[in-house]
Amino acid sequence: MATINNLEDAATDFLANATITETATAGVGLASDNGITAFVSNSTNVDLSQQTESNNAALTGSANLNVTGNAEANVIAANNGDNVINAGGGDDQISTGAGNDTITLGDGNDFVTVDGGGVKVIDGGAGNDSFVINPAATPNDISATTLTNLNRGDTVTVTVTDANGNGALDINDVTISASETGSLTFTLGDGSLFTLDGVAVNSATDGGINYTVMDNGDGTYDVELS
Ligand SMILES: [Ca+2]
Ligand SMILES: [Ca+2]
Ligand SMILES: [Ca+2]
Ligand SMILES: [Ca+2]
Repeated sequence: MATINNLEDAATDFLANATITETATAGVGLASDNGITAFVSNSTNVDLSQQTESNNAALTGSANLNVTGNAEANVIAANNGDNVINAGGGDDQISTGAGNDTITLGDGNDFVTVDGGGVKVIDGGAGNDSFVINPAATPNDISATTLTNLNRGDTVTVTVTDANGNGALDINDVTISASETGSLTFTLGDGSLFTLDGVAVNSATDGGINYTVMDNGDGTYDVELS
């Protein structure tokens, strides 16, 4: 399986293995770094690290493929396979799809949408990162998601459905018990851990950092680190 290191040199090979699509931007072309803003691949790893532009990548299908971003803002859509995504610097936007994914966001204010199920390990890195976790199924078990290297200013949003059938959306619809079923474990930048264990809609302190769980009133809850 080839890894694309240079778009201009590898365009022919890349086309033989995957589909390259362009964004709606007029005048784009395959021969220029400026012209290629989005890569769609179902069979080839995508490596944007040699690029200086804010290129994007979308993986389709369910093959186990990887994407390496660059120092710019990248929009990276993983697929339903097991993906390793290294977003690099810049304010990157990542979506996981299904599968067991390992994602490193790097510097920058990054945004991740976790969906599709599977085990996710996500390293936020520096910057004010946002994590939106959409549990795959009822009950809303988010224990398969581990967020590491979090910092003050990061935000985690959990979307819930009425898993406990009480006719209302509430934090009790989310399975985040640490003792029996696993947990949503946060690893802070200083290496300390805290775990949302039977969390209530209030503030708590662990390891010198505060987290606040807030009911957004629309079936989502924000966990803000401060
Ligand atoms: Ca990047
Ligand atoms: Ca980044
Ligand atoms: Ca995936
Ligand atoms: Ca980051």
